[in-house]
Amino acid sequence: MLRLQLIIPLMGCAVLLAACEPMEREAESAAAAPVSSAAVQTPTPEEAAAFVAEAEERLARLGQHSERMAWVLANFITVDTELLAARAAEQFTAAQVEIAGAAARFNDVAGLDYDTKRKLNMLRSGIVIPAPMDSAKTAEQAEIGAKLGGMYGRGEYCPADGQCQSLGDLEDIIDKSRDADELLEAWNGWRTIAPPMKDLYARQVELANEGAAELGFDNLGTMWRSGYDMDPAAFPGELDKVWDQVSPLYEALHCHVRASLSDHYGADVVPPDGPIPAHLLGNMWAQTWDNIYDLAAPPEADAGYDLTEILNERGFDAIGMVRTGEAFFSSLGFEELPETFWERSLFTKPADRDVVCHASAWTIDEKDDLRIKMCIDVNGEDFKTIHHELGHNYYQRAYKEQSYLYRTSANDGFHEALGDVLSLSITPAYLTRIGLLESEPDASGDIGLLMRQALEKIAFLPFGLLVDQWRWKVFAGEVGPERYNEVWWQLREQYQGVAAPNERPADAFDPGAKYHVPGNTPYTRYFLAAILQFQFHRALCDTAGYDGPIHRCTIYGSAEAGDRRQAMMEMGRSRPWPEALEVLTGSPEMDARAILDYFAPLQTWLEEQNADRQCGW
Ligand code: X8Z
Ligand code: ZN
Repeated sequence: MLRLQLIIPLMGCAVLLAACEPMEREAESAAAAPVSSAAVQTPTPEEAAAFVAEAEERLARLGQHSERMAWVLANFITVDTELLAARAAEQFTAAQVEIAGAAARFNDVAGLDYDTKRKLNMLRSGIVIPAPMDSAKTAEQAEIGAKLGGMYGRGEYCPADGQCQSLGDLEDIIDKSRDADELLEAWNGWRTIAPPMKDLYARQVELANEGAAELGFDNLGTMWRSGYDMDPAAFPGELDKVWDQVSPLYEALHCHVRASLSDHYGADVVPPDGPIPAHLLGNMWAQTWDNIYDLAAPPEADAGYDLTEILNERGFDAIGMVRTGEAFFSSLGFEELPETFWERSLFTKPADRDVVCHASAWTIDEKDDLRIKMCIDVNGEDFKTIHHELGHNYYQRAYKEQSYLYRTSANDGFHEALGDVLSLSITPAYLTRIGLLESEPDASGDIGLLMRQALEKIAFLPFGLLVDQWRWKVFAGEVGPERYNEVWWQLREQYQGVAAPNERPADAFDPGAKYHVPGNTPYTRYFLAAILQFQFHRALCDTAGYDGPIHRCTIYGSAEAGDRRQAMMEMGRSRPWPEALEVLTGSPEMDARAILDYFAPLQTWLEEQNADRQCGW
């Protein structure tokens, strides 16, 4: 999906690719052996600035080619595109690593201007998957990356006595079925794609760690944590602080959902005092639970409408859904998407070839060639994901005038939050204004509305946190391949209170069945986004002059909210993220008060429901 893999991403998801430039190999050896007479003298600030300018120019050129290769692979997975993509990745990674190594030469230069200093830091630490400075290892690592991406994209479950099923087919079951046996088979079925990934993944970790060590990092986890304008050692503490704020609300939701599932499936399937079996929560990874809204809904306060039903009744197709998303952005004053967006995007799953269906947004030329790639189904979940993806595209367009290294979001959580924040504005008032609801339901269904929202947004929080908790342990060498799966499920239980529904096979590699692991896409960004989007929503609603319950606010039609958002987005990564946060919200602090205030009425309701229940797991 995006090219966030590289040093400087356009946005956010998977495969990293690269480009071929004859100068690359030369540069690599120069980085490895910096012994010319010029190199032994301390470089000047002017030399540092020139180095950065040259690196930006070179990476921008390479990046465009790599982006196209990534696009072709994701839209047409074959043995050839995998190979071509791997070649490109190899060359691009070599360039990144070489530049990162050479940047160290300027570590002690005094008198650097702000941008040169900031950009040197980005060059040194911003590689999502570095390779060792050894051409055979760089090539091996690139091949593994392309192979893992291909294995996930092509993955299907072929039962002994039936037709093969794709992820989409299996998700249809997990999302909708209420038959515990059928759910269990689909859940186990999808996880059969992952065992062959395990050795490749272990080797990828080894190579990336070697690359990270050569660039002066303890391991790849430290490198990932160094992208947040703060001491990387302090970053996990920031996450814990926010998690501590929201975990009581999560636990209350978990308690109520477990009781509802236990009522529905029986206490033998869902023990009322233990973790929830992962196949029953309406999502392949149990990361969002809104598909089981009907089981957990407050009987006396139903939300009163179902977006999936509305979209189907109104005859929406994939393009119609994307057009509606675009219209929301237009209502905020954003220019329409270019014609090429409609010509070049992938909106539906092709019948005749393998593609990576996991949704992503792209800026191929980092100017106007914006695209999304997504296998859209007509339902409420995909309608929201469309807003998520378009949020990436409008951000990409907003920062396109920045220099190369700043053409990304303030931090990676911002990129993920800016589409979701519009989903928070898909309220009954909005649906009424665009003619999808006849009239706005009264407040009697608000607990239902909040419940549906919580099943998506609150349920996600521990999952958003734990994926990288697992990877950080793996990268740090605390968890070796023989314990990958065991520790994955320990964390799933610890954070989410969710358990595997059956004993896992000895060769299981369940993290590999989640796109971002074989795709090597950092995941903490989604946790950050889940918190930040509520801060953004509150600030934008204030800017729009809204004065009412925050969960009923839509910023649809507010040019003022659009301007505020744009002012932040066009900064790209040119300033530390707290400054960008302040531009949008008036405060530089990330904190969970906005999300807690949003759900406060639901939290009270949950506590009443749970009064006689034993919560926790
Ligand atoms: O991967 C995504 C987006 C693309 S950046 C569709 N998301 C995460 C996921 O699917 O696991 C959005 C929410 C979390
Ligand atoms: Zn995204």
